[in-house]
Amino acid sequence: MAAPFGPPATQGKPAVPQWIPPEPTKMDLDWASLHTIELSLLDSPDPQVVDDLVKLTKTAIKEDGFLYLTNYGVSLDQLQRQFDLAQYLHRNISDEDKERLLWNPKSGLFAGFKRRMGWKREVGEFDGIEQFNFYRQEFVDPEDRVPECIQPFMDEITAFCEYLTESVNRRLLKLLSRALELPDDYLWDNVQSHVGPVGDGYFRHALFYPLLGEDKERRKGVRMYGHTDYGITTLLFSVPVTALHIFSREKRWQPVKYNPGALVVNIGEALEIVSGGHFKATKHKVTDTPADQEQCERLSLVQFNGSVGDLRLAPAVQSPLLQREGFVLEQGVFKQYKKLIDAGVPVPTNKQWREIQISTNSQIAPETRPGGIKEIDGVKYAADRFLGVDVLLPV
Ligand SMILES: O=C(O)CCC(=O)C(=O)O
Ligand SMILES: [Fe+2]
Repeated sequence: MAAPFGPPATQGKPAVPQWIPPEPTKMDLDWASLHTIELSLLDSPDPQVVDDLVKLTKTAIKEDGFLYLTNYGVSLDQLQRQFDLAQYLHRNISDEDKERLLWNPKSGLFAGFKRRMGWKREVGEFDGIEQFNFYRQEFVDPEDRVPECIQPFMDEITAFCEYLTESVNRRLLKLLSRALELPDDYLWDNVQSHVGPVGDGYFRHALFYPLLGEDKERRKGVRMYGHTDYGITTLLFSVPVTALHIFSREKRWQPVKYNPGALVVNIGEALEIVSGGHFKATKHKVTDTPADQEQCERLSLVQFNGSVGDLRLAPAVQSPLLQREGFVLEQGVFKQYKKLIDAGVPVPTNKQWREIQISTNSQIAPETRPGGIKEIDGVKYAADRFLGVDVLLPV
């Protein structure tokens, strides 16, 4: 049985006000229909139950690349505390710390504080998204690298990230390894990076301020442009304010419904490549909220699980699934990597691949991307090219 999360004590620390979740939308939207994976079932003594769970996981990642994960070992109260802490960071970070810890995406990392003025270090146009991003170094050296207000709580944030990595993501990777019919720890041992609480990935406290008036018009309803995540898996905590949309199997943008306590998991590009295209790195974006949530602040906690930096990814051709069924070349990054592999050209390392995107492509409006907009089968895509790899993302 997987042990549940056991957080450090809160006694003796500054008082932290409770985050009050906004009311979920009452609007009847065209919700994405995602499958739910109950992670605790992986411990079932009944092999049939585990088998069915692997089958359902396979369906979910093949069809959607997104799924709800429930019963993963963190209680609602423990989650509430992490949201309280994220809200506390954003409410209490000092102006000095905002400057001192200001991020620098040109470095290839999002580490530190993002102000609500665009995706560069320099001030740009208002986008209303503030973030604090904890990479490995933020955990190694919190005195120098995290806001002073949050330092008394780093033990809790560290323990939470460790649990997400070492228990939740590890178990998830076991399910995904089984879906590829590989040994249980294949993805954990060979693709997941193992340095510190977040490996080569990062943990994010994001706060989306309401987007109103002229700002809303200027951004044409989009908060974060459509993209795929480049890592292994992304763990998004389901939040009451509706804004996340996925480009669904029905080939249209559909919102993801609030599912209290659940994790919304999406597959990153690294797994699309390793799985030979069987797992989908699904495109997603963050939009305006529905009318009844227009005034709401949206707090969003995310853990991005990263792949080993110096690895050049290739499909796991020893997978019996791949041997039986071959590659899936419908879409996305794997199709592009395969062109390089077939031509005998080395693909980028994982570190190069994520750093080039962060340093040059952070949320650039589709119409201003180097390759412009292309229309394929009635769907408009923004075209880019990084390190010899073509990237097409639906607008
Ligand atoms: O806040 C969200 O729901 C999604 C954010 C996201 O897609 C990302 O940061 O990669
Ligand atoms: Fe994302």
